[in-house]
Formats: sequence, C-alpha cells, structure tokens
Amino acid sequence: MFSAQTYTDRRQRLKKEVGQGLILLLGNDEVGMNYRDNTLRFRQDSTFLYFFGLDKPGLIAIIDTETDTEIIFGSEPTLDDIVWSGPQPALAELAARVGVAQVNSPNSVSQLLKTARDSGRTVHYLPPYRQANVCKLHEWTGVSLGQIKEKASEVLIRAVVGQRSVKSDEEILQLEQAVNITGEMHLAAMQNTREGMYEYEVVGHIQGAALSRGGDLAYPIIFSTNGQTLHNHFHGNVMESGCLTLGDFGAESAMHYAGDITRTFPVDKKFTSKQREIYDIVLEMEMQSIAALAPGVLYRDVHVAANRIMLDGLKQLGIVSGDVDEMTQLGVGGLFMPHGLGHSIGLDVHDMEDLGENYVGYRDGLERSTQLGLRSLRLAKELQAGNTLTVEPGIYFIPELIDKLRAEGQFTDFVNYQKLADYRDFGGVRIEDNCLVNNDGGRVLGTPIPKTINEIETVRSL
Ligand SMILES: [Mn+2]
Repeated sequence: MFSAQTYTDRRQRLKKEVGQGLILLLGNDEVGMNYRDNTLRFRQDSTFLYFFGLDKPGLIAIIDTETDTEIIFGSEPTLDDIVWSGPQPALAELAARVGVAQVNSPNSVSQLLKTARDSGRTVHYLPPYRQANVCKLHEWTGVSLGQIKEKASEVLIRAVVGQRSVKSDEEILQLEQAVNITGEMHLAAMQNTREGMYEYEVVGHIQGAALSRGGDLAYPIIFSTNGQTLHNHFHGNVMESGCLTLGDFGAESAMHYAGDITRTFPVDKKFTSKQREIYDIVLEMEMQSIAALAPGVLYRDVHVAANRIMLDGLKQLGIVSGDVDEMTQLGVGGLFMPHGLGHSIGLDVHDMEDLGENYVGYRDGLERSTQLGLRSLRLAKELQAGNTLTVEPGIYFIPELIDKLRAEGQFTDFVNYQKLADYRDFGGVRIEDNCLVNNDGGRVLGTPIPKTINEIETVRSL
C-alpha cells in the first residue's frame, strides 16, 4: 500500500474536480465459483484501490465533495470470521491507513444516499461491471436496472480517467515490478518449451513464475502455437517442430499493477528463414513505434506508421504489391493486424476499460475509425508524459479472415492471395512491451526481456 498521504491527495483532487454532490465508489465482493463459499480469486475494483487502497471485499466509500466528509463502509470482523479466516484489524484501523477517519456499517449506505437524494443532491457513481454492484446501485439510487450504466456520472468518469492516466513515480515503480515478474514468466516459457510437449505443461511454468514471486496473473494466459487466434486461451495442443508459439501474459504485482508482454518464439531452437522474415518486420514495427513515443504524439499516428512499416515489409516478400501509402490509407494492413497497436496499462491490464474505452483512448473531435484493425485501436489520442501503455504490433495469417476478404474481392489490387496460400499454417507473430511516456520521449518499462532473434535463440539454445 502507498502512504495515507498519497490516497488523501488523490481524493482531494477528485473532490475538487467533481465539485458538487456525493461520490460513491464501490469495492468488489467475493464471487462464488461453484457455490457461495468456494470463491473466485478476489480482485478489488481498481478505482477503489486507487483512491482507498484497501484490498478487501465488501467495502463501499462515499466522499462528500461539499462537507469534506469521507466514509468507508464495511462490516467489522465477527468472532466467526476470526475463527475461519484469522484475526483481522478493525475497519477503523484499516481506514486510518489510507487517511480516512470515519467508518460505518454497510447497512447505513442506503439511508445516507436517500437523505442526499431527497435534498436534491447528485450521487456520482461509475459504470459497474459486476452484477452485484449493478443491483446495489439500483437499490440505492432508484435508477432502473437497465439504465444503471448510462446514468453513471460523466463528470466522475472524466475526473477519474484524467487522474489515473498520468502515473506517479511510485506507480511507475509498481508497474516495473509487474513487468519484471512478467519477464521471468516469459523466460520460463522460453526455457521450458520443447518439441512434443503440450502447451499446458509450459503454462504451468509460466503461472508458477508469477506466483513464486508474490505476483499473480493480470489476465488469463495466452500461450499457443495457434498465435493467429488473437486471444487463444486453449492450451491443449502438442507443440510441434516447425511451429511458432505466441505467449501473451503478464503478472499483476502485489499492489495489483499489471504487466502485459508478448513474445513469439520457435518450438525449435532456431527460427526458420520464413519465420525470421515475418518476425523482423514485426520487430521493426515495434521498435520504431517505441522510438516514436513522446508527449503530444497522436497514438493513432503511431499505429498507422506501424502499418506502413508492415506493408512495406510484406511488399518486399511479395505478399502485397502497390503503393504503400495508398494501401495504408485503405487499411490493407487490417488483414494482417486486425487489432490496435496498444492500450493504456496500469492497475488494469486494459486500464480503466470499465469506465469506457473511448473516455480513456479518445477525445472530442477524435472519433473511432470503422476500418478493420484501426477500429480496434483502444488508445488513439495524444500521449502525455506519465502515460503508460502497451506497444504490441503483430502479423497474423488468419485463414478464415483471408478467405472472407478474398471471397468479397477486397484489396485484390494489392494482396497477392495466391502467395498468401503459402502462409496459411504460419500462425502469428506479436511482440509487446510496456512503455512510459516521459519528457524525453518514452522508454520501455522493466528489465529487458529477450526480444531480438539472436537474444531469443540464445535462450532457446541453453
Ligand atoms: Mn496488450
């Protein structure tokens, strides 16, 4: 946990920016996996963590922007709780650690909010993503279930996004810690992969590398020889010689900051020449994109520039032909990279996506494209010093997508569909790092993780 002062300062700023009314922030509850008492891994809400720091289920907080009151609501541990779960500090003691003087029972939330609403005061809340919190908000605000999300406070969303988007030095240290654990997970994958093994045998090493360092998973592990499937969570393939394997996974630090790194490497000790050719294009896209990071740079432009590098490289391989600028404009790159170049990262792996992707990655006057690839770009707006984000270009050969575009006669002037037939079983390559934008430009977070062909082949040959 950070110091009480950190949380107090964050709430002071939030209060000032929201200006009027009450701010209601909901923590998360335990969720039953197959019955109530056998719960999924508890994960606190990230905004609650950001402003109130307490990593514990069943908490609710209210900030009165006008009277300067801050209250944390939660149940005091009962003797039963202590018998089953061990001694726990009193709520007032926990609250004091994050600079909050007042605590109360969750049963009093309803009345407090009713009194506020009756006197015409605004209750600001964020869009909930868990059904339990949807129900609570419905009960407390009187807003119908179907309207809970759209009635969330835009003023509060914008204030939270503005604050959480710029990371403090102590947050950057946390992110580096997450990336460093993530690096160990990737090394474990590179060191343990052998021809003939099942993917899940390596997945065990990957997850173990996070747990044994006090971390956990920031999101479900992608580790597959079918890297062309962007979010492939199946781990049951036998890894065969001649295949590439794509691993996209990351650790969450003890304070819940996320790492999100992707590496692609051969099941064999060395890349084939065909794999090298594609890999080197993706690496060039990645390194040039990282070099382009700076305050004021439109991240959408970095995405488009990466597409230009890709099309230029694919042209040299005879997979596409024609004018690269024209192809870039038309979005031909979407066939090979149907996702965006990256997204914000912080307490969430896709930071603040629960608040609405467009609040985080777009702004007024910068609308989302409808083009394949570009439409999936989660972060498009101007970068700011203190932003942390992923840079994750890829090239994929997705037979179903190729067949569909070919059947529709799309990009026939540029794409050599006949040549593409040679790549149908290639899979995909993605390379991803986590970066910080600073006044000098930008830098990769954490200790470097093997990335060039030489670096990867060295680890694979040990
Ligand atoms: Mn990512």
